[in-house]
Amino acid sequence: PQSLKERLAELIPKEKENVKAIRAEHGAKAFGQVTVDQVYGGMRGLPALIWDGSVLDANEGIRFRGKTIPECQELLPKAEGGTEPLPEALFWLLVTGEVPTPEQTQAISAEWAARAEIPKFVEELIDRCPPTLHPMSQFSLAVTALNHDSAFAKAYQNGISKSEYWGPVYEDCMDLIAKLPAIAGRIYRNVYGDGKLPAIDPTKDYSWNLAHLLGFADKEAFIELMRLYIVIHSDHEGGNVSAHTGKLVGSALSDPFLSYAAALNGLAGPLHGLANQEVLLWVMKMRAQVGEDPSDEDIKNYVWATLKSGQVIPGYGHAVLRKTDPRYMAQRAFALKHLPDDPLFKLVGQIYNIAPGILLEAGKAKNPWPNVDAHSGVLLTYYGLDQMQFYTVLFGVSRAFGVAAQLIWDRALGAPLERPKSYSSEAIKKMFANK
Ligand code: FCX
Repeated sequence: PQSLKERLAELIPKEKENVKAIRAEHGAKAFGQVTVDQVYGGMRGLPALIWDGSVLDANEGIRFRGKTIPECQELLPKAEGGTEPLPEALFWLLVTGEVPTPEQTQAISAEWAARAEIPKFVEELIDRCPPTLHPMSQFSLAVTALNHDSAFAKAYQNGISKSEYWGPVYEDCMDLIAKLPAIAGRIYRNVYGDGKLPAIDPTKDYSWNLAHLLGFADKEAFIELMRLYIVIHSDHEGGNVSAHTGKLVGSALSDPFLSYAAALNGLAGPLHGLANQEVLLWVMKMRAQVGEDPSDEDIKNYVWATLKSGQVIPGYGHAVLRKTDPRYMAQRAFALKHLPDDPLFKLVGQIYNIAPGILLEAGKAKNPWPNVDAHSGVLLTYYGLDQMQFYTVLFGVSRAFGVAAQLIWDRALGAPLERPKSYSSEAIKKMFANK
């Protein structure tokens, strides 16, 4: 069967024509007006970016190349004996818009395993980090350092033609994704273990190897969880902080390692990816305060106390979504299947029944429903991965899939340097003075 790169080479000329036709027909049309409030308000709803891998509907949630999470679970190839989709297959889907064959999926597993090793100096760099340095900072710094061997940076120095950019960017993106488990595993073992890592098994899939490097490959359900986890965290259209940052930095022709390290620094914020760490911390604090088996009233009081102290309820709300996140539901379904009686899962479910009503009553959050981060920690904890400071690293492994797919297309289609217009408040006052 064809390789992903060969398939891309076929698709690129067609997509260039497609974009040309769209721009010829619709290029001068307007989306609508932009209000001053949008400019002050974090650009909510402002149409500003092209992102092909996925589109987010406020009510329905994410679709990867038009496919919902349940559709991906059904259609994408799985590991032998497994029921969750393989992230390798999702990457193929994100890049091409097509569902790969099992052979094509397996070829990606093999290719990533072959590219998985990280340079010695990057290993040493990670080893030199104090265990008190947040795992996300270690992660970002290691990914930045991979730029040492960037095919794109080298090709650019050698004067590569613009029409050829996508080739070395593709190579860098494949290297980036392939090397993330070795980086994540090393950070995990350094901070929480004895620093010793097993070798990658080139015959196994990406998630098996990730679980293996973390020390959980003996638990089949944990490997399945990793497959599901990576798929649902991979992409969430282009405007979220990590995806947009990756795209923005890539638009300066910074290579995929530099671009993705920047994305990771955004993911490390508590309103974004770090929320998965914050959720577990918040739930554990609640448990310490109200005990293992709290009443609804206890939970209500705790949620109100959080809000009244001026903090957010982590894992709830979303800038775009207005219903329960299907990524939350996919994790809930996994929990119902694999850990229905787990007390922490029950507590998370109980919070789900209570927190939205309170957020509605409080009346500020536009979306009172849980997002992806409200559920991931309880699943990881169940299998023994209870070091919550590490959680966002797993999000970071996953989000590379979506960002990488778009970086390849951006360079293939010649996406320009991003440069929106900013205004001072003074300028806005003057502009609208007599209007
Ligand atoms: N708890 C308390 N207050 C909340 C809230 C929550 N979970 N969600 C929103 N609000 C508040 C906002 O803080 C804001 O208050 P302000 O007017 O005093 O500034 C008001 O409600 C309106 O915000 P809203 O328009 O609904 O939300 P935003 O688009 O500004 O922000 C996030 C969206 C996700 C940042 C917000 O809902 C939040 O802080 N949630 C908690 C953190 C979280 O779970 N982040 C993860 C999101 C995501 F899934 C991911 O990126 O991983």
